[in-house]
Amino acid sequence: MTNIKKSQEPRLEIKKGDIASQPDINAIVNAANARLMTGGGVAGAIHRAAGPGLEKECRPLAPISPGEAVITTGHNLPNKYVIHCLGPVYGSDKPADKLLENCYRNALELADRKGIESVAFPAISAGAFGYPLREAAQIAINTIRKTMPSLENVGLIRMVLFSDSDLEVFKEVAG
Ligand code: AR6
Repeated sequence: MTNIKKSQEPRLEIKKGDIASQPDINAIVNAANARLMTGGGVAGAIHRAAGPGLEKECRPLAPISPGEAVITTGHNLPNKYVIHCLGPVYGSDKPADKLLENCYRNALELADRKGIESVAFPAISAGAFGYPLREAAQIAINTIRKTMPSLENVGLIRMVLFSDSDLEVFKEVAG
């Protein structure tokens, strides 16, 4: 099979929605916990939609460290893959900015190595882990833009925000 290298950099979209309802995306990113179990927020929505097979597949991959990304299949989700990232807990995992940057970069590089063409992210660490939203948005957007030029397969990156106010902040930060 010939490998057709992308001729353009990936497109970045910023949208309101539910990360577990992105049927046109190959890989969605989970704002996971270290044990890769179900939880509140994004992890709860993803594990509920995927079904119990996801936790089972996650078990041998856990625990993960802040900034790390691991990949599983999507089970009952409309997506082929789930990339699980552990964001920093704001105020205790340090340096929080570098760890959050690692999440976005590691997730994108892992997706690219797997030949994945589209990736959707939630605002990692900006919920239960307490990262101030605007700062989290700056790190997310800057890291995605910095990583984009080196990606060979990922052609679409989507940020999925859960509320109108979060969407506005991400749009402002992206300019
Ligand atoms: N789709 C998109 N965004 C969402 C959704 C959804 N369905 N649900 C919440 N958000 P969080 P964290 C937003 O707490 O801060 C879990 O319990 C939410 O408004 O899911 O990384 C895990 O088990 C916020 O802006 O992730 C971990 O223990 C952002 O997604 C812990 O929470 C992230 O919120 C991880 O905390």
